Amino acid sequence: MNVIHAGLKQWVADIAKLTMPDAVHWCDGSVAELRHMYALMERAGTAIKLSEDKRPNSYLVRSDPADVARVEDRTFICSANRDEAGPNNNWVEPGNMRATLQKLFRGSMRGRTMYVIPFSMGPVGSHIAYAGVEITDSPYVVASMHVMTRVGAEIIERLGKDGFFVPCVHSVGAPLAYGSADVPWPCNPDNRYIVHFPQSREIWSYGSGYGGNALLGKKCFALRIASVMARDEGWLAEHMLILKLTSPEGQAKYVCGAFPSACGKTNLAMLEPTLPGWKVETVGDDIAWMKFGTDGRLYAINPEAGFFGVAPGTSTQSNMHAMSTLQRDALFTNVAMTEDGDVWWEGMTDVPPERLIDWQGREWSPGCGRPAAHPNARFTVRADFCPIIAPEWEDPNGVPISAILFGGRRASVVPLVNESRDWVHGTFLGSIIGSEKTAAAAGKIGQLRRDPMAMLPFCGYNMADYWRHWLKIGERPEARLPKIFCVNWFRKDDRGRYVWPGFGENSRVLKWIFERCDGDGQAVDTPIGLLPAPGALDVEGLDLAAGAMDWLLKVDTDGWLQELPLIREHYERFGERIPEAFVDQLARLENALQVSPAAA
Ligand code: O2Y
Ligand code: MN
Repeated sequence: MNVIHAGLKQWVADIAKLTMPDAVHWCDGSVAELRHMYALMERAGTAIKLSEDKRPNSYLVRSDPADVARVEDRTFICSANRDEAGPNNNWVEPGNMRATLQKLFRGSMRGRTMYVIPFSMGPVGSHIAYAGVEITDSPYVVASMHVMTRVGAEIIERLGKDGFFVPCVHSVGAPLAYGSADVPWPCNPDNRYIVHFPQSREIWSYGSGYGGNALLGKKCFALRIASVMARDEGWLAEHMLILKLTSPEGQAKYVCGAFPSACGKTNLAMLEPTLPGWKVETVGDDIAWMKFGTDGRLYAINPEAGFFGVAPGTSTQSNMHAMSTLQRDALFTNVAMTEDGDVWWEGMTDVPPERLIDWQGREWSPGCGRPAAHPNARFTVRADFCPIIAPEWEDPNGVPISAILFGGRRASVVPLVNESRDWVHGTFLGSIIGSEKTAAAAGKIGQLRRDPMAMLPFCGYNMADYWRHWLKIGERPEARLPKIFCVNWFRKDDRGRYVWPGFGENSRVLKWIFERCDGDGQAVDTPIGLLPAPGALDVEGLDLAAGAMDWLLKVDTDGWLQELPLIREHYERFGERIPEAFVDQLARLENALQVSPAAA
């Protein structure tokens, strides 16, 4: 590869000197290279090829049982000082962390090949996209980056002599002594470090080969580092799906949605509407980067090129489009294997197969007391294999966003849908969203985990400053901002049963949101925001229990009043950095609740 970027060449040489690999390979993103990675992984016992008849060109990988998920307690934001990282992040003084990393990475790639992966987050050449280069000693990471990002020599060519890229260094942290045998999933679970230097836009990851810890373009770059870049440059890097919603009249709008992990973002991004004539197409299922267009609107791209979705619970009923996407060329991690060389996971079928090999390679049968797939088992697959991918999903200019949704898993208090009065109110509502554990009983608000804008694990700086950034976005005089809504598909009745059917029926809520964006659709003003007026939400043909809509759309005054001290407690964590506008919003909410008839 012809590299004319002196900084890049020097950095790669420096990392090679530090980590001492046996060889250095510059990745070109070709199909041949991907095949070679799978061949290496098969030979090492890392990957098993699935049945060519059942699932062509697809592989199963089993990770070390101690390396199965993101490790938030080992994730660090090394900004200049602790306050800049905020109470939402683990902070270590940058100089100290650099010293730790130098020791860890010294010789960490001995006996292995060091791969240099040039990649783009976003369509190559888009003004919303950015380049990164990941150095890794894991062929699994190379294969995954091929799917999840755009890899190739073109990225390096575009960098020219001195273009900007985010340097990402990854090692599984398991050097091989000369002649010693490798294990199928090398890692160093007792020594994991997922480190970000926001000021220099650098990422260093050590000890894990899994998901968000190792595929550094995703959570580390596209959210933690990008959120800092977005703050400094006046745009938004968000943990949001992007969908295209088309009405029966053929009018299209683009909607972003922020939901904490395990709230069905991929399912919503690939929703099959039950409402006749309505259509959803997918632009992205996890991350949105939004910049202002010359018309003052926010335009979003999906910076990723693939889906890294949770397998358990995915079925033809919950997400038929994801299931179609996975028919070939898919990489599965920690799912179970069937006797005929295919994959299975909990929730894929109502009745499990009689015999399986579980995610740890052990014999499994129904009722044995262990899950067959790990609860965080994943599929990795190209986005363009999705049958409902929007034709414009790679538009370099992005898609204009009409609405932003904030959601969570709330058994009580939060209604099915609520429109904010304006950008400031919407930002306030986004700052207080949270999710309850599924096991939580209705009404037990104490078990709530606040996850503002679904960014708590992913914001690369102080969350209070991040809220200020959102408010600043709203102050741009020329801005034509999206409307902000809160949604909650998970409200339960007094007996703990879900009241709203969810999945494809969520299209009914999307329809009301679409109408509101057009200035249509009836709403009533309430203390918490604008709720659908009686009859405004299309429930025709829906078999709901008597009183269900009243339950779903009522303002639970007592519930909200009980929630106020919890919101205050949530804000107190951030001390004086809390925006004054949020203190005002909270006071306004309290006043409105106190004078509302239900509170009397
Ligand atoms: O466990 C991991 O490393 C994956 S976490 C993840 C993956 C894809 C999309 N979202 C998430 C998340 O935690 O939000
Ligand atoms: Mn996510």
